[in-house]
Amino acid sequence: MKLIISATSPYSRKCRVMVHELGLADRVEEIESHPFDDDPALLQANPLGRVPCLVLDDGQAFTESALIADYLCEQAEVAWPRDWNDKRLEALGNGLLDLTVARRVEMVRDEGIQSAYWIGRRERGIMRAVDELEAGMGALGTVLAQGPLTMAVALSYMDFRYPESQWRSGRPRLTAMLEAWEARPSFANTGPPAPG
Ligand SMILES: N[C@@H](CCC(=O)N[C@@H](CS)C(=O)NCC(=O)O)C(=O)O
Repeated sequence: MKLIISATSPYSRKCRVMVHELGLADRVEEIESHPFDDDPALLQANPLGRVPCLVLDDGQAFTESALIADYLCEQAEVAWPRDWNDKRLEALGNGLLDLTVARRVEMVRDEGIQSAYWIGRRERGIMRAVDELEAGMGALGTVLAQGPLTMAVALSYMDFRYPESQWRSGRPRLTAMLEAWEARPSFANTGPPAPG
């Protein structure tokens, strides 16, 4: 299988971490492709022009990190716990990622066309989401599940693209969960390069 990724993409990072944690590294070749370069190989695999994209050996391609994550779990010999609470946390974590990416997109627009309304709306959503995750995540038996990983990837992406958010303040459970992931080589070795 081939996993088309970009180094700064948090959605790609989730899949990359799973490949390693699920013992699939010898079956999955990582291919780097910056989505904004319109690389023909990426566009052929994914008409949406987005990463990540998992291309199976028969040429069938899966887009969407959550779908790829489910597929990787099915391929693995070790089982990660999966229940509705994990799916709920994964969906909230994905939403947090979407809002943080959308904020970033607005922030890098030229000053004249930046919208304070959209930046503010994204930031309020981000803060409501981290509050809900802190309150609703409960005591995690393990971080090795799709919900906690998605949350960790989103929080780490906030450190990268929204460091002024101070999301750790008053949120000890989320802080500890991210620290637990940061201590794992799969996560530590897939972080984004220095902010640019
Ligand atoms: N919902 C998608 C989001 C993927 C996504 O937005 N990837 C970004 C990189 S972080 C991308 O490829 N953007 C290029 C574009 O939107 O044209 C997923 O979970 O895989």
